[in-house]
Amino acid sequence: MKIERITLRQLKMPLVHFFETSFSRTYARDIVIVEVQSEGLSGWGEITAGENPFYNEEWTQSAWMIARDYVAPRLVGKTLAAATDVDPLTRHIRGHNMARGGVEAAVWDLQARRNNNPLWKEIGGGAREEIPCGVSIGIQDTVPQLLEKIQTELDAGYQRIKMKIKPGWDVDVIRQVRERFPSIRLMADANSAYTLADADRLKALDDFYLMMIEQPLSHDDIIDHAQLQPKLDTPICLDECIRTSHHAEQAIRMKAGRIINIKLGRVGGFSEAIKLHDVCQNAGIPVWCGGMLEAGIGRAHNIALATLPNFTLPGDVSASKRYWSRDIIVPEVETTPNGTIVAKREAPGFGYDLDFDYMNHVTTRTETVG
Ligand code: OSB
Ligand code: MG
Repeated sequence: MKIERITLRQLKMPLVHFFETSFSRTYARDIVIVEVQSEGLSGWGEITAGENPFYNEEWTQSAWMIARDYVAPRLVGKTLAAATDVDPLTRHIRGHNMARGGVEAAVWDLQARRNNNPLWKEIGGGAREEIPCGVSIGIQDTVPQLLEKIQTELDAGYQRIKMKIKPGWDVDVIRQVRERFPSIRLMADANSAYTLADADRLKALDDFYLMMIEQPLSHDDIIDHAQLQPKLDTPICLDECIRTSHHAEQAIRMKAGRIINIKLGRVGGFSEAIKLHDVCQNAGIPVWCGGMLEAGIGRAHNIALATLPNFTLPGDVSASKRYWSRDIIVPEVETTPNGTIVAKREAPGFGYDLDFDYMNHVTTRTETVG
């Protein structure tokens, strides 16, 4: 595959409802889309960095600069034997996995199209026809609002509810959720809002038999999580701190958690995500596919990823309409009444058409390398 040109587009897309985590509240996304062109075909990727460097060190502007000035120049003009070449060609760029991963995913999509394969087949997925879906529900202004949102998602069929927590929106809120919904599959995501000094508070969550608590401690910590896990009955799920498959090996060795959330961008693309999946599978650690409020391209890539065999738990990949009044793909991502997304689309690449009219309408800038 000769990489002739890489085009970045920045989109401004308002969310249908604000999304609040322990680190910030988002009303609109600034998303970078990557188009990689080769011999008359285009592959598409989405960079999953947020609007601010609060989830990890990346944000829209840094991702744009890294993709334009470091990732694209290392690929444009080269003839790649396979999409697996992208990771070694860009790995010496330290950090910035989301910027690297968005471009890498576009090359996988391109390769799938060249081979006339759906993306899930190209990456070795296809273990399931439908992926099990949960939802991630942000911090709300009031508890009744949260309860109402949970009810709406349960009515839509979603298989598990994840609620965001932070100090002051945790034990008392979860207690009220459990009183109203005693038997749902429930979990909490702290996005690094606690320290080991909060171990008693986190221990109090054991009363609510959560499926797991996600990344309670620092975004870059494994060691403290290993100290916390034996104190809790609730399994810890690691998110932010697992940026490579090697981190997963270390975390598993230290028993820092019992579950891992895999995000394509956070780990730098499909090659590393697949390695991470395999490390977890061999160690008996279940994984699920996380989300970063993706538009349609990133959402479709997540669906393909979640067809790998060890994605056995419901993930955070959900219907387009939960976030967007209109998505950039056609058809939108939809869920079945059983809370699944039908994954095995046969169309080459990520399996959906692009809505170019809408994408152009929300594009705020473009730049081409090559
Ligand atoms: O930690 O999983 C997270 C969104 C933005 C940043 C971090 C996270 C999230 C989510 C949203 O939980 C998941 C989704 O895309 O639905
Ligand atoms: Mg998380």
